[in-house]
Amino acid sequence: MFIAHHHRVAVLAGTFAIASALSAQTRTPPPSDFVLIESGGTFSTEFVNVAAAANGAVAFGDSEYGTPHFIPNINDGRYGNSYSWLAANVGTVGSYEELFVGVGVVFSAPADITSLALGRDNTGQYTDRADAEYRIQYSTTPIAGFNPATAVWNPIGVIFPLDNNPSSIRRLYSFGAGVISNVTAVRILTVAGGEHFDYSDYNPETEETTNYYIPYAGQAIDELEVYSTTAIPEPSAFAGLAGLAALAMVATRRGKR
Ligand SMILES: [Ca+2]
Repeated sequence: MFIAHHHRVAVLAGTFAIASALSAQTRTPPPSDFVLIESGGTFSTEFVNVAAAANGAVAFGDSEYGTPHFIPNINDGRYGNSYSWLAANVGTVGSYEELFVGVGVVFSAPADITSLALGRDNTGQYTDRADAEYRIQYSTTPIAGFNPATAVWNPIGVIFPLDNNPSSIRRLYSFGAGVISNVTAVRILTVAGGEHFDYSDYNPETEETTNYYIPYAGQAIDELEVYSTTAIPEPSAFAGLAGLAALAMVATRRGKR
């Protein structure tokens, strides 16, 4: 959902110029922690998506915009704005770091993971709320009693959708580090948004301000996918298993005669 903030419109042009300057000066440049392997596309039919609710993963988060953009939308198996998570608008905050909020999933069992996918709206309808970075982290803290706030988090890398991608559809990335083993959870730290901008000393002549502010709305993710090294059995394998089961039943019946 795009939220208009009419009182901001007049300063937007200057704001974006400053944001670019701040990006260059104070924000970490896009690293090569990830390798983009697919744009668009859909759920893998090759490897198990351990982030899927359908596979027992449980979503968590510390920020939620509200209807219909609830936290469990992050892994509900559906793309699109109506099935997306949105970070809440958090009100006045003091610094860029304080803007970061988390959303993620705890797996049903530890997994060796090789890639992940995320996007703002894989249907292509919405492209807003996708211009900040997404800091991707993993945990190997045990699943039993898992608490996102106290779990140990390790960085995988940072994704800058605006800088690296021309649109905000799904992107599938492999990890530069290869397989990450025994992972119990993955989370994304990204920015919340709202009325936290401070233009009180903005100088349109110099396009400078001494107050650090970020012109972002709360970021959106329509689906987080995390792929493990476990292959999904092919249909032919299912058919084979079903066939074996049928034979076994026949054999059992014959044995009973
Ligand atoms: Ca979803």
